[in-house]
Parts: sequence; structure tokens; C-alpha cells
Amino acid sequence: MFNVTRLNHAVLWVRDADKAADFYHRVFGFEELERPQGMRAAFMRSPSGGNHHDLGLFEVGAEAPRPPRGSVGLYHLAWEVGTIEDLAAAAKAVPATTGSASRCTAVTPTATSSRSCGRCRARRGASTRTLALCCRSTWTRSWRAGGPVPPSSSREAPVATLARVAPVPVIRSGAHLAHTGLIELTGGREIPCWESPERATAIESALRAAGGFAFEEPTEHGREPILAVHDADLLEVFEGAWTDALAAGATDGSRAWIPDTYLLAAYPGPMTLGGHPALRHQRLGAYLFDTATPIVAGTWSAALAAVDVALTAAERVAVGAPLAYGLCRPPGHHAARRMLGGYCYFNNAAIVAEWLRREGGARRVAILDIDYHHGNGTQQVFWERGDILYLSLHADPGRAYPYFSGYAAERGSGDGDGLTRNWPLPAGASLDPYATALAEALRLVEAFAPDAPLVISAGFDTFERDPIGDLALRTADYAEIGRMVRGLGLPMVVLQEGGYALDALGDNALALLTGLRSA
Ligand code: SP5
Ligand code: ZN
Repeated sequence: MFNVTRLNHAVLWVRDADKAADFYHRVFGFEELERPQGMRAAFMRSPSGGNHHDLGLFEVGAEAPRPPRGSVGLYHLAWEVGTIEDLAAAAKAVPATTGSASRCTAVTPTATSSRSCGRCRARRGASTRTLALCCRSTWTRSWRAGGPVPPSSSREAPVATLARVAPVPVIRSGAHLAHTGLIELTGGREIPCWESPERATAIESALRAAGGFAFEEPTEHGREPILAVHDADLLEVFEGAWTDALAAGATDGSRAWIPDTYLLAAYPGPMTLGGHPALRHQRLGAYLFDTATPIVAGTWSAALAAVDVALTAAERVAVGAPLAYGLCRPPGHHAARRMLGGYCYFNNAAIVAEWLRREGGARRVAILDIDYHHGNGTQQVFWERGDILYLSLHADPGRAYPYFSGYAAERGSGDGDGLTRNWPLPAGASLDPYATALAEALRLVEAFAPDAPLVISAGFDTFERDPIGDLALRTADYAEIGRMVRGLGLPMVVLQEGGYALDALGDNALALLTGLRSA
């Protein structure tokens, strides 16, 4: 179950308190504590317990009485509230109290004799938001007890201002570090795999150095969300390939495992094949489309952790963060329903999109893929789906990996007709043509009107100096891309895909996230 300890006392404005309470109960296991009469509000307690209300859900525009003074949480519950602008407008009438350390001293139950409350003292000098959170939680308590409205002398600030200073959750795990020692073949030669642990390390250190991010471990989500996207036999073969290869002596454990046979659709022709190999590493070739997706001892756990990273990031947004970043490694967008490839094992973005549909109560989810490569896996998974929009900007597959998909003519089919769109880009494309294509994609997102966070497959292999790409984006361009996407006003889950220029990767990720959180 999702641990929401860190979100104690969050206040959300929602369109429908009943629906929101039901959502939090169903998806996150919150218990309803109280539904105050005539308040169009619900108080929920997190499954992790606690003495306070963990969430106050207040209906947007609730008149009598108003949402509490002193509430500063600007949280956006995507499927209850249209856009963050709607919410900001609705919240404008509700002045936020920024509070101060001394005010916390006066009213916080955890205040110590040294005249400052534990929370404020612990974070003295931190952002205004920290202090405000403290005051707000205090107020929520006194309100429940029938206590007075907090003093009106406190400085008032627009709620939206406070939202902007909230740190962006970055979900990361160390599990990927064991997915290492990887190789790939290029020009017939073995080279170290471009997709390396240092990529994630570089991004994390850049974000830590920059500040403004809250680093969190993922929580475990088990296999169910993965099985909603990938076939069970793929999981079985992938999970067991390494141990079977070791047991059979096919590897001595010091080298990454790459199959020697690939089961193409052309193999059987008119034949009905009568069996399959017993050992899972020998079966793996039926589930791979390239040689760039090696398996080592730590691969399975790393891939599971990357999914947990992605889902935890999605949960942060589901409970109110306007933006969260899942530092997924391995990446995911080349992985299809029953096929690994392109450094990808589980399709993190597809799993999140499907999870938002099944568990998040969303009806329409949009995925924007800005990796240099076409996300063939994501496209395949949702090809016939009328409820998931998949948009991808990438190097023209006529010259670039994965070569066999990502052409403009590919637009989905059946219910999904028109809900897959591709923008193949010429070599050397800089921000200008890129932004033109992106603007087109963003218009389609708007027309689709997702009622869930936008899922962004973010790759930085579009960078001008990327070793395997040939587009020409610069670091500052990622901030501009971020600002453009931010203009949609949707909450966003950013998931890490590719990007191999180690020395620029951190700056590029920081630039994108900075653009995405801009006003
Ligand atoms: C997630 C992701 O970005 N996957 C990309 C997988 C690409 N793998 C093979 C790339 C082969 C590129 N060879 C180009 C050589 C240019 N010098
Ligand atoms: Zn890529």
C-alpha cells in the first residue's frame, strides 16, 4: 500500500468530495474519518496512520463555509479538477496564510518549551512553504475540534505562488546500479552499452546540486500493473533467463547474456511449431528484437524497480504534486507487450498510463514521447486503444533506430484510429522544427482533453552532442520544450528514457524539469 506519511495534512480542492474520497479510499487505502455536515468536504486518514487528518478534500467553489483560511496546499487532483489554472482561479478567493515560526509556536500542538514547533525548528530557514504547512496542519486540527479560525494578521499570499516553490518529487532507486557490465554490438563490434548506470547517477547529482527537488525511494507495486501491459510468459522468460543461462554454463556470470537466435514471425511460415526450448535463456530470443538489450544478474530487479519508480512518481501526481519525475533506469519505451529491446525491458510509461486508467479513475490518458527514438513499444501497446493518446517526436526511422516503426503514416487503428501520431524529424533538426512539431502534438493533447496527468517519455538523446543521435537540441532548448508542455496546464509525470551524452545529461534533465515547473 502506498505510504503517504509525507503528505500529512495535505489540502486538496476537488470537484466532487464524494468521488475524491472514494478515489483515495480505493486507490490508496485512505480511510474516511469525517464528512462534516454541509461542508462539501471529506477528511481522510492515510493507511500509514497518524494523529492528524492526512488529507482534507474540499470542493472547489464550496461556499459555506469556505475552504479553511490558512490552507496553503495548492494541489491538483487531475480527474476531479479541469486544469491547474481552474484550480488557481478557484483558490484565488481563498487567501493563503504563509505563517511564521512564532505563529507556529503559539498554535502547534507539538510546540516545545523552546517556543518553536518541532517541524518548524527542524526546517528553520527552509522555504516559506515548510512553515505554511506547519501552520496549516495546526489549523486543520483546531478546526476539527471546533476551534477558531486562525488569526487574520498573518501575511497573505496567492496560493499559486506557494505551489511554485514546492519541491518536485524525484523518485529514484539504487536498484539499477546492478544492471551493469552491459554491452552492445555496433558495426559488428562489442562496445560498452551506451545505456549505463552513470546516466542515472549523472542526472541525480545534477538535480541534487541544483536544489528544488525532493528525492524519494519508490514503493513496491508488485507484478499486477506490469501484467496489465506485458504478457505473463515474457515475465517468466525474462525473470529466469539469467539463472538458466548460469545453470547451463552458457555464461560464467562475468558476461552479459545476449541470445543467439531471434524468433521472427517469418520463422514458422506455414508450419505449426511443436515445442520450445526448456531453458529460459534459450527462449529469450523469442522476446527480443535487437542485440542491445543484454541481461545480467541485476537486470530483472532493476527493471522491476524502474516500474516502481514510474508508478510512485505517478502516485505523487495523483495525490497532488503538479509535476513528478521518475528517474527510471532501465528505460522503457521500446518494450512492447511481449518483446524487449532498445535497452528496455518493461515499458514504464505504458504501465503508468494503463495504471492511471485502471486504478486512477482516468478515462483518457495522453503520452508524449520526446526521446530521440520512436517508442515502438508504447505505440504497439496502445495501437488500438481509444482511451490512450500516443504522440512521438523522433528521428525519422528511415535513417534511425528502431528503423521499422515511427513513420508518419502510422496512426493507430480500430478504436485507436488517429490516436497514435508520429513526427519523424530530419537529421540536424534544431529547436525550430522541433518546436513546430511539438506545438502540433500539444494541440492534439488539448483536443483529446486528458483527465489524467500527462505521461512524458523524456529522452535527451535529441541533444546535439548525443553519441547515438543526430538531432541538434541544446540544453536551453529543453527548458523551452518544458515551458511549451507546461502551457497545457496539465499535471505531469516525467519518466526517464534515453540520453547518452553523460556530461550534459544532468543539465538537460534539469533544464526540462525547470521549464516544466515554470509559471
Ligand atoms: C531508450 C533508448 O534510447 N534506446 C535506444 C536504443 C538504441 N540502440 C541501438 C542504437 C544503435 C545506434 N547506432 C548508431 C551509431 C551512431 N554513431
Ligand atoms: Zn532513445
